[in-house]
Amino acid sequence: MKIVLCNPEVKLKYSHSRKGMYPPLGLLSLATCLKKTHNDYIDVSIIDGDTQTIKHEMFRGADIVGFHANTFNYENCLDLAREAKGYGAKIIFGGPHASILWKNIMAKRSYVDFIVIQEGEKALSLLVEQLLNKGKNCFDDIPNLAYRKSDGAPVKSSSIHINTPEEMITPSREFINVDSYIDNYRKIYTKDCISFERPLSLYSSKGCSWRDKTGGCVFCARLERDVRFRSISEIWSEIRGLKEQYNTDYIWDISDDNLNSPKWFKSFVDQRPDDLSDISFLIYSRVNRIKEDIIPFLKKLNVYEVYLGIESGDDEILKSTLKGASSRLALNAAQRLKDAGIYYFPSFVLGLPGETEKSLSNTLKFSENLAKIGSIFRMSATILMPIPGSQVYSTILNNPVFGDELSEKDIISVKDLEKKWIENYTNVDYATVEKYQKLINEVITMESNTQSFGLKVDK
Ligand code: B12
Ligand code: SF4
Repeated sequence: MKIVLCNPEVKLKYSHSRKGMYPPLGLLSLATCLKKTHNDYIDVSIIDGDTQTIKHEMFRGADIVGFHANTFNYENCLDLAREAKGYGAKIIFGGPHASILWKNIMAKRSYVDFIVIQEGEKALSLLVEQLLNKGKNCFDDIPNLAYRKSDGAPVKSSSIHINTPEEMITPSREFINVDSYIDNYRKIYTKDCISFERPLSLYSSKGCSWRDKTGGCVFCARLERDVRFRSISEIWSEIRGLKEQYNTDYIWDISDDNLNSPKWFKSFVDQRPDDLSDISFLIYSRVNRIKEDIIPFLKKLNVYEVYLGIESGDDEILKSTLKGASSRLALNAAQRLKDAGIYYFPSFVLGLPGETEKSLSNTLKFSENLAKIGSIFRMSATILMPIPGSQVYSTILNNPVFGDELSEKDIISVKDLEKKWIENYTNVDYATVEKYQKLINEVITMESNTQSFGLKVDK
C-alpha cells in the first residue's frame, strides 16, 4: 500500500518567517509510527510544500494521501486533495484545522474520506490496518476518527486518544531531506548572526500547564491537552542522533512551554550527557517561569534564545487575555535573561479583548523599555487572529449577527475575522491597531541589527 503524507504550503499572504526551515515533526511522527506497525505492507513518503513544489503527479499510484491542514493552508489542501482523489486515493485530513472543523469539512467536501482529530499516530495506524484489510472495513473502534456511515452521514468516534509518554516516539527524519531545511535557514541567518549553522527541532513535551489549569490565553489555538513529557534519556538519544547524522548544533524545542515543570526541566539539564554539552537551544517560556533559580539551568543548557510570549504591556489587557502574567513579571524576566547573557524574543499580540489606543500605547512604551534592557535581536507584534480552536473564535461563533453563518464554514478568512474581532470586541479601530503593530515592529528591526548580528536582509 502506497501512503503519501503531505504538508501543503500556505498560499495566502501571511508572513511566515521560518518557512521551510524546520521539518514537519507531526508527519514524521506519523510516518515513523506507520513504519513501525505496518512496515512489510506499506511504502510511506512525505511531501513538504514548504521545501518542494508539489505536482499532482506526485499522488499517482497512492492508495492513501494524508494532508496536514492548518487554517492557512486549508484551501491548498482542498485543491491537492481533489487531484489526489482523481488518481483514486483515499483522502485523509489531519492537523489543527481539520481537528476543529471536521464536521463542516465532512459535510462540504465529499472527496475527504476520513479526518483524524488531534494526535494521529494511533488512529492512522488503526485506519491503515482496516484499509489493508480490504472489504471488512470497520471504523467504529478507531479513536480520534471522523468517517462516513454507509448512508453517507459523517460521524466521529466516541473516544479521543491522547498519546501516553511512551507513545510520544522519536520521529525519524529518514523521510525528508534534512539539508534542504538547514539550507533554507542559512539563506536568512548567517553564521555571524547567531553562531549556529545547523538547527533542527524536536518536542520534549506536549501541552501547556497554564492551559490545563485555566483554559489558557484567549487567543491560543494550540490543541494538546494534558501536559506530558517524553523520556529524558530518549530525548538526549534523539539529540545525539541529530548531532551524529546531521551535525546539528542548535535545537529548537517546539514544546508549548519548555518550563511547564521547572523540576522536569532541571532534571533534563542535569541528565545531559557530556558529549552533548556543545548543543545550544531555543526554547519557549511564559515570563513568570523565568525565576532566579532557573537561570543557571538555562545557562548550563546553552539556551541561546528564549521566546517570551509577553502579548501586552498593559496589565488590564493582560488580565482580560487570561495571560496569568503582568508587565512587571515580563520586565523581571527580560532583565534576568539579559544579566545572564541570554537572548530573548518578545512577542506581542495586538487587538486583545478590550484593547484601547491607550493600552496599545502602553505596549509600545513597554517594547521600547525592553529594547533599552537589550539582549533582543528580534521582536514581533501580530494582530490577534481568531483561529479555530481558540477561545476568541468561540466568542465570535456566539456573535448574534455573524456567528451562525460562520459556524457552518470550513474555509475561514482569518483576515476577515481579525477585522470583525477588532470591530466588535475592542475599543480601537483596525487602522490604529495596524499603526501600533508597525511601530512596535520597528522598535527592533532586522535592519537595525544587520551589522551586529550579520542577518541577511532582503531589501
Ligand atoms: C513547529 C511549528 C511550526 C514550524 C514547523 C511547521 C511544520 N512544518 O511542522 C513552522 C515555524 C515552520 C510553522 C509554520 C506555520 N505554523 Co506552526 N506551529 C508549530 C508548533 C509550535 C508545533 C507543531 C509541531 O511540530 N507539533 C508536534 C507534532 C508531533 O505534532 P503536530 O504537528 O500537531 O501533528 C500531530 C497532529 O496534529 C496530527 N496531524 C497533523 N497533521 C496530520 C495529518 C494527517 C494526515 C493525520 C492523520 C494527522 C495529522 O497528528 C500528528 C502526530 O500526533 C504548533 C503549535 C502546536 N503546539 O501544535 C504551531 C501551529 C501548528 N502553527 C500554526 C500556524 C498558524 C502556522 C503558520 C500558518 C504560520 C504562518 N503565519 O504562516 C505556518 C504554516 C506552515 C505550513 N506550511 O503549514 C498554528 C495552527 C493553527 C491553525 N488552526 O491553523 C499552530 C497550532 C500555532 C498557533 N498559532 O496556535 N509552525
Ligand atoms: S499561549 Fe502559550 S501560555 Fe498561553 S495557553 Fe497557549 S501555550 Fe499556554
